[in-house]
Amino acid sequence: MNNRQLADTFTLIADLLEIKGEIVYKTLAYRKASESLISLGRDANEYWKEGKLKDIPGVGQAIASKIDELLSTGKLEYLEKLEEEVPPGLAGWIPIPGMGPKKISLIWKELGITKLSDLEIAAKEGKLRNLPGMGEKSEKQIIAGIESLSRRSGRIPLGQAWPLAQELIAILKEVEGVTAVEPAGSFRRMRETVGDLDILVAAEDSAPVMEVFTTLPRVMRVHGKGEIKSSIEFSDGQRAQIWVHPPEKFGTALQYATGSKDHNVRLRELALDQGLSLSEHALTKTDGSGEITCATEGEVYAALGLPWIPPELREDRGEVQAAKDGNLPKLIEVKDIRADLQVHSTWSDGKLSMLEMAKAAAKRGIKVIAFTDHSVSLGVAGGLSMEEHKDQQAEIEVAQKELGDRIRILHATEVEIKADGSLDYPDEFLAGLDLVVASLHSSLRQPREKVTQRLLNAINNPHVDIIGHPTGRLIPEREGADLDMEAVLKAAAVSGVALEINAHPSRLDLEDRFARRAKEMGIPISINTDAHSEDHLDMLHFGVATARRAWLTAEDVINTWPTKKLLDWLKKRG
Ligand code: DGT
Ligand code: CA
Ligand code: ZN
Repeated sequence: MNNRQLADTFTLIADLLEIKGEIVYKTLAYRKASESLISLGRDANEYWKEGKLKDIPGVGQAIASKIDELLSTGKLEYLEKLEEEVPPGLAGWIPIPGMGPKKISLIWKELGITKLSDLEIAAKEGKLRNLPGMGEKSEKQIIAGIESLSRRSGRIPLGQAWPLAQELIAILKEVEGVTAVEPAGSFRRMRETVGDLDILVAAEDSAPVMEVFTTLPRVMRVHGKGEIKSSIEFSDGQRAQIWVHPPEKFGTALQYATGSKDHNVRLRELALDQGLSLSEHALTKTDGSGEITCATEGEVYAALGLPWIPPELREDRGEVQAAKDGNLPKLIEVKDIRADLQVHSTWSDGKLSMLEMAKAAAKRGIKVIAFTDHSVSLGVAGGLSMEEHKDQQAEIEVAQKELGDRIRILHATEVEIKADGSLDYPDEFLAGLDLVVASLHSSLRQPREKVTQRLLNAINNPHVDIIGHPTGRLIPEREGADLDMEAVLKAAAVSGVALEINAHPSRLDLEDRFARRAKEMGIPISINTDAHSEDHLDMLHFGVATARRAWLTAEDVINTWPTKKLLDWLKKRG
């Protein structure tokens, strides 16, 4: 058993105890041990062999003896007994929005429901509403929760696939005989979620690569092990597959494995028109006169008379035709971004002071930074009163003096769009700030008309410059507000407000399809990190990738504009 499996076991125990009705206090030790095991830099098996399990933070005598039992027998009597008392499947309901151990316990004890399918039926038949503390609203929430759970099952958020990909690529690069390793599939196209992670390896002999890949430490299952392709599943459910091809055929192989499937179909049609059959191995002349092998992807596209098409565009959304016509957009790149217009500091819920954050951003080449600390009604995030803004302004002046012309600091706010559609500060106050981001954080589940109207109010307020993370979604756990996006885009096109692509991988909001539509309607886009700590500043590339998937150029994004142009734009908006 590895650290992750041990951690999962303790989380399961804590969940089952809570469902059983134990007080939360009694489960804390298990949760602590679980968290500690996940963040542990060393294999728990090593501590065990040294007889030093209690050196692991959060592990006392009781947990240590359970780890010992698990590692020596692979089983735990305590858990087996618990599972006889509480159906273990119930713990699987906890990720459903609106469900918690208390509700689960109630449904199980009062109605005897233990299967997810029965829960869904009971909710649809209105059998839950009479339970204490529940009503029609909770039934609806549970139905929606079950649906979103099954929809997202199996797909990993891009931000989670990212570190795994880096780790696998680094390992595969070290295998003898490997000359190149590149990510492929939906990951390379930077989709917001990834089904399985595809990786392309160039090597003459695939056997050593397959051996390393299928015996990686956290592999739980090997779904296939072949000469060209192998696929595995890790203990946390993430799946990955590799394809190994000789270096001289790497180009066609990478092109094939990158997809999308529909893009490849389109490309194969084009190839056939030119008397060529395109496969992962080569371009074969259909008249039998030989084949063209390609070591690089550029050669594949060139052989078809096309410029290389960036992976983010390969979704069969008109990119092959645009390439043929010489109309591919010159996509925005990370290095084009010179302003970060949504950043938080210790004035609200950020981890660093404004000076520290500005320095960190400047180090990354950012020339303009806007501090958009939360507004007063977002109490949980330490929202600022108007009075406190005066002190913040004074601190900005001091920081600006120290930083000189390395970076320009803007005094801004992320103002709350309240449940009634009004903004959290009066207009006269907003008018005095350098920049205003307006966002929805609460009451996201309001009916479509109401929540859309709230956003329209903000869009139509002349002091608002940017709408932050427009739908408020969180990947994978929370659906965005049920917005009438067409109405939102139309209003934004009229008011001239910018819509944000929030770069945090759990947001990526606006999503690519709406950002592309926004561009077509002439709406300016703003890509911001929404950083609350220094490492968040390094997530900018996720936002840029989303913009690239939306066909955006640097010009479409206000964060690329020269400082004067940006400041003039802000001034003109009032
Ligand atoms: P995913 O994993 O669901 O996020 O999506 P992809 O795009 O990574 O798709 P996946 O993993 O099923 O397949 C990897 C690549 O294989 C895909 O991007 C394109 C390529 N491919 C080319 N032709 C075909 C085909 O006819 N069927 C399938 N399944 N894949 C194909
Ligand atoms: Ca894939
Ligand atoms: Zn926000």
